[in-house]
Amino acid sequence: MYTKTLSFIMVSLLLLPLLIGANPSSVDSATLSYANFPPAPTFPCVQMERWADEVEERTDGELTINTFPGGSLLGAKEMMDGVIQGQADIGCLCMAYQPGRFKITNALSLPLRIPNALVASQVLLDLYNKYDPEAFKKVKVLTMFTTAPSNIMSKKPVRNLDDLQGLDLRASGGAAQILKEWGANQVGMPMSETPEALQKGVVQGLFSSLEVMKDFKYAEICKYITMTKTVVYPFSVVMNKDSWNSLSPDVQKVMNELCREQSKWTGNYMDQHVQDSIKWSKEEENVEVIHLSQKQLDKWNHLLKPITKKWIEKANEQGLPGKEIVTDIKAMSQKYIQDQ
Ligand code: DTR
Repeated sequence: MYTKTLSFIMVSLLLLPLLIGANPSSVDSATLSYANFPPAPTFPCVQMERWADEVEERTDGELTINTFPGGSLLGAKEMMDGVIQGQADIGCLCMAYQPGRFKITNALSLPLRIPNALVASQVLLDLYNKYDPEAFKKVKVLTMFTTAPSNIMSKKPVRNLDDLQGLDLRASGGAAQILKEWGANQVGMPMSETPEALQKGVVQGLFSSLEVMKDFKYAEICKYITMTKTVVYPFSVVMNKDSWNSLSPDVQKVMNELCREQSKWTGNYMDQHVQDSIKWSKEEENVEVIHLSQKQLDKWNHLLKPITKKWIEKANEQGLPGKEIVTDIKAMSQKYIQDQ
């Protein structure tokens, strides 16, 4: 009896590491995986590396963060579920790619004329904190941030609404509706699939924040930028709940403290990098930047008014306080604009 029990214990002890290794949601307390969908030089990955460095430094090497850019661990649309299931401990996702899933936080991508990523990122975090959306209940939110406002990048010049009619432009999420209102032909796909679509001529341009002109080298193909300064795109960084619970309180504290700091850091980085990208595109790739007259801009913006109205109606139908969310975003933006 005694020998049987002893050998059972010994075999169990021998198998234990294997069993732990086979469980995808178990965490080696010293190492966390962080998945991201676009290529390494792009802003979601730049902020990921910065966060990883800060965490490693502030935890005195207690933790190592293994980063996986370029969809090598999880792709754009599988990020949230992949993290919930423990395929990665941490994942960075563009919420606009799943408009129905992240209803409240995606209100940030309504055409509300938020001027830059620094303001929008802070508003996004405040909105998340205030409404505590159901969509994030299965994960720990580590931070949130947004892109800078979107503009048109195209192979042919877009100087007025006529030039836009029927033009195949890539955009995703809420931006799709915007392009439709302007008369363009919106083609939906995540940013990571866009370089090929541009190369192959599936699309004639795209609608996004302008840092991509440099980071994805779109300036080599898109020789025109039309400044519309429209919507921002909200992102979040989420962590598997079991992985989060396995961290020591000290490590959790470090990550909690980084939440807003990282959001502001990324907003700032984004805003500055857009300026670098415009400069580089003009100087190195001879890109023309087209500024619409105020009269034209008013006309373009006027066409977008029904989008917010419809969003509020739909949110109300789903039992969400649509009007209050939009009013909050506007008030929060004003507060951060004044702080700047
Ligand atoms: N504007 C969104 C999100 C986005 C902007 N820059 C990047 C870089 C890499 C990935 C996503 C994004 C979009 O058009 O997809």
